[in-house]
Amino acid sequence: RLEADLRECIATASGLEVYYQPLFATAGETLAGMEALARWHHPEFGLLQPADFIPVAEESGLIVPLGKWVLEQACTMMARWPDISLAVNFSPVQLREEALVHDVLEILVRSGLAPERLQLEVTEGAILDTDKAVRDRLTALRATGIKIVLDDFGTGYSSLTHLQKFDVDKVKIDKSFVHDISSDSESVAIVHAVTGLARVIGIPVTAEGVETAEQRNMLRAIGCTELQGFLFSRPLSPDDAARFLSGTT
Ligand code: G
Ligand code: G
Ligand code: MN
Ligand code: NA
Repeated sequence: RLEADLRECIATASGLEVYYQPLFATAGETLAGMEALARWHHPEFGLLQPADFIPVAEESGLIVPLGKWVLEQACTMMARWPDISLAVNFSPVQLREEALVHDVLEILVRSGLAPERLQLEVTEGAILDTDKAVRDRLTALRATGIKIVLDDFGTGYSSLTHLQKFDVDKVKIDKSFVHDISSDSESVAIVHAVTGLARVIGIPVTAEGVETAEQRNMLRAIGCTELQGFLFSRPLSPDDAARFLSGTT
C-alpha cells in the first residue's frame, strides 16, 4: 500500500518535499552547510518522516528514483546560495546502482552546483560493502571533488579503524552519543576518541542532535569542528530555508 502510494508520488513528483537542516562551524555560530532531509506528505497519513518510508523505498528499489529527485531538488536550491556545503543522505541501495556516478554528475551539471560543495552522507555499512564496485564508485565520486561523509558514526560496526582504512572526508558522530554526553562518561570517551582520531587523520567532525547549551559547550571543548541540532535549528521547509539563508548570507 505505502509502496504503491510512494511509486505514484515519485512518478508525479507530488507530496514529496526536501527539508534543510543547517550545520554550524563550532567557533562562532557560522553557517557551514545544509543537510537535505526527505519528507512525504501522504494523502491520508499526513506528514511522514524518513523512518516511515525510507525502508519501504529501499526494499522496493524506489529509493533510486526518490534519491535522484531529492538530490536534484537540493542541488538546484543550494546552487542559488554560494559557498556553503550541501549534505545529501545516500542509502546503500543507491550505491549499488551501476549508473550512480553518471546520475550524480548529470544532476550536478544540470543544477550548476560545484562538486566540491556536495557531501554524500553514507553509513559504515555502505562503506564496508563487500562489493568492490561500490567502493570504486565512491572513489570515482570523490575524484570529482565530491566529499564522502561517514554518517551515524558509532552505531553499527562502530570501529575506529574504519576511519583510518577508508577514504572519508568527514565523520558525523551519531546523535545517541551527543544525547548522553552530559550524563554518561562512556559517551564522552567515545566522542573524545572519534574527535582525536579525526584530528590525527586531518578530517573534520560533526556532532549531530545537539539539543542543549551544555552539550554544545562540551562538544566545543572536546574539539568537534561542526555542530547540528535542534539547539541551532530544526529541519526547515524550502521556504523557511530560503528565508534563513537570505538572513545569513
Ligand atoms: O529527517 P530525519 O531526521 O527524520 O531523517 C532521519 C534519517 O533518514 C536521516 O538520518 C537519513 O539517514 C534518512 N534520510 C533522510 N532523508 C533521506 C534521503 O533523502 N535519502 C536517504 N537515503 N535517506 C534519508
Ligand atoms: O539519519 P540522519 O542522521 O542523517 O538524520 C538526522 C535526523 O536527526 C533527522 O531526522 C533530523 O530530523 C534529526 N535531528 C536533527 N537534529 C536533531 C536533534 O537535535 N535532536 C534529535 N532528537 N533529532 C535531531
Ligand atoms: Mn545524515
Ligand atoms: Na545521523
